Amino acid sequence: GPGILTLGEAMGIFVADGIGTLESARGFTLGVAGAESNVAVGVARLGGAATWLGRIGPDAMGALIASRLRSFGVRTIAIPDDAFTGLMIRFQRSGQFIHADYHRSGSAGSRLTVADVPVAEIEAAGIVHVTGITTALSDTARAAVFHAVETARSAGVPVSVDVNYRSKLWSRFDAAPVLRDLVSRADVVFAGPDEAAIFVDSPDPVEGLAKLGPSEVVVKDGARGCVALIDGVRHEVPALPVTAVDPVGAGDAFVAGYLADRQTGAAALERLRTAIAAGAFAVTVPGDCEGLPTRADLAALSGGDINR
Ligand code: KDG
Repeated sequence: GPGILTLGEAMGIFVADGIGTLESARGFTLGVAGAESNVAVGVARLGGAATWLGRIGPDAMGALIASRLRSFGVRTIAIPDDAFTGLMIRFQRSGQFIHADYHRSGSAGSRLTVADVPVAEIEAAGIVHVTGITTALSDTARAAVFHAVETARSAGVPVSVDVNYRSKLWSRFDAAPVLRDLVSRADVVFAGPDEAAIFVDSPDPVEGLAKLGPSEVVVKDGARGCVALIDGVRHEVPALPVTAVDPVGAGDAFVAGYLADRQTGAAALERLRTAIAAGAFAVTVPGDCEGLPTRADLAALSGGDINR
């Protein structure tokens, strides 16, 4: 059916078990990282249809990514590339500070091109979702994102953008015009208040983003919940109180919750509540995509099982 279609870079990630320096790590959990593939997994877990497209290398990690995304229920279009599959290494220095290193410059995923954009797939999609990360990876990846967005727009397919500014990939100065341009072409936009401040000059990030054009603006603000302006109506939903163990992936879970509910025709407030609940669930599980909830997980969360 007309599910969500997303494209970007998926990477292998080694997450140190436990808390402490990298040197003190006794072991690592191997996972799959990447904001777009996380959203695809999140939508699939919530019962929606999701397709992810990206380039993967000829190495074992590339094969692992494709097979794991498929096992999570994501329709995976893995385009083979000669370059290595990108990697990340992540450890929790303390209960509060997370360190992440990228090994992705020149990677297969960063070599996405306009020719990779599946025009027929996009025209048949329910929504196309992209993030600012891919626009920071290379000139060709950036062109691919804008081509996907324009293909969707011409076909009347809604476009969803998660700003996802990553300071290790580019400066706020370099990112500003690109992110602004991308958001101007979106129907649905997700951003944190700090991210919005990169390219909107407004004391109210929701208003500032809405002025650029999207009819659905969602400002996610972690433990403070979210504020949204959806089809002219303002909503505020507080975060759910949970015991956070790993905040990584919460933003993607939030987006997946919103988009999965949007695909089923749920009302704005319901989409936001699902988004908040999915984000809350994700922070209670270590890993980039391991904490993406199913509907049963969300029911358990609202039933209070989480605190038992
Ligand atoms: O949102 C989580 C992602 O940031 C993570 O999985 C890795 O895509 C990633 C990135 O570029 O930081």
